[in-house]
Amino acid sequence: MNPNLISNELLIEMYKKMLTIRRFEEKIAQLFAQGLIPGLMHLYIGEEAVAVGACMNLRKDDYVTSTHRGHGHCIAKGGDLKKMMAEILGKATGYCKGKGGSMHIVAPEVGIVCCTGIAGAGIPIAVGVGLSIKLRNTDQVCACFFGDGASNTGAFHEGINLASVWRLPVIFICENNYYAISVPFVKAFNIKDIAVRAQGYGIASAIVDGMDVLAVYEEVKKAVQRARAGMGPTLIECKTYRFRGHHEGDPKMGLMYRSEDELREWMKKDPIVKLKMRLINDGTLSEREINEIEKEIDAKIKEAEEFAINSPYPPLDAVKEDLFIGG
Ligand SMILES: Cc1ncc(C[n+]2csc(CCOP(=O)(O)OP(=O)(O)O)c2C)c(N)n1
Ligand SMILES: [Mg+2]
Repeated sequence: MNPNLISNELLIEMYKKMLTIRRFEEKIAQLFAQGLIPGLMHLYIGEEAVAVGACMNLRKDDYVTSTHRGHGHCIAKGGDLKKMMAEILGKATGYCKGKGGSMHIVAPEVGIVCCTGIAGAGIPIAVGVGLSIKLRNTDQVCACFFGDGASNTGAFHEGINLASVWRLPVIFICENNYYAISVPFVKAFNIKDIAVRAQGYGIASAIVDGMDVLAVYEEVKKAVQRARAGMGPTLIECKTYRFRGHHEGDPKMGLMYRSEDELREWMKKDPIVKLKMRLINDGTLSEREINEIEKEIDAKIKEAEEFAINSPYPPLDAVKEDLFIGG
């Protein structure tokens, strides 16, 4: 990769997006601890470079399918912080009128087709989106995010096979954070890299440092170009790590099943700190400008928090609305 090909504007945009995800989720963690959020809460802290590096290659009319750990993907794709925060708090002003919550945010206006609590379920949905793009004959693409655990479901294998056979414009982005809940990678896989599975389905693949936003950006860029040119899907494995527990109720942030040393080593690779140091060291941003960006982001998060807290819960009758009833 030639770093000179990436403009300073793009680097700053990446930094802002990653920091927005981080600060948004730090706020969510606080609100969850205060008992203001119903349901479970899976945070993306540590993995921001994957969502941002990937989505910076997407247009507004491209699509994303996401997971139970989806806030980062939604923000990176341009989701509205207020509507996201309201949805997470179960409020009527949220993306799904407060009925979906953290794991089920949908934002069609920016191409977020689904988040889902069912591991691997976004994969066949992305294949359906890819087929729709092909039938409509547009040059859109779909980025499909999923975890290492999800890559051991049948949906992964069936989905990738069909996407390959039909040469669909889907970029399969595996966020290998080395754990599926408390199960470590080595106990669930007899291979070193998930990306090798692409060969079994005849598609292109890449392995990338998921803690490096530029590396993710460059690799996804190539896959997006191939997909737009009708050359079919790619499987990109991003090696990453979550800094918090599987969910916010995970005792000791996952230290019951992973070591403090391991966590500390990965935290040294914090993608946001890494990019910030680069921006300062190469003179792109001064410390003062960095502080201003932080303040700007904090103000947006505060605005979203106030909007969500001051919004009403949906009325009881709303439970009967927006349902698909099979006949
Ligand atoms: C089909 C299915 N099986 C099991 C679960 C329970 N479950 C929730 S999250 C999860 C682990 C997912 O791991 P991974 O795909 O690596 O994503 P990560 O949480 O690490 O981001 C499991 C097994 C589920 N939600 N759906
Ligand atoms: Mg995982």
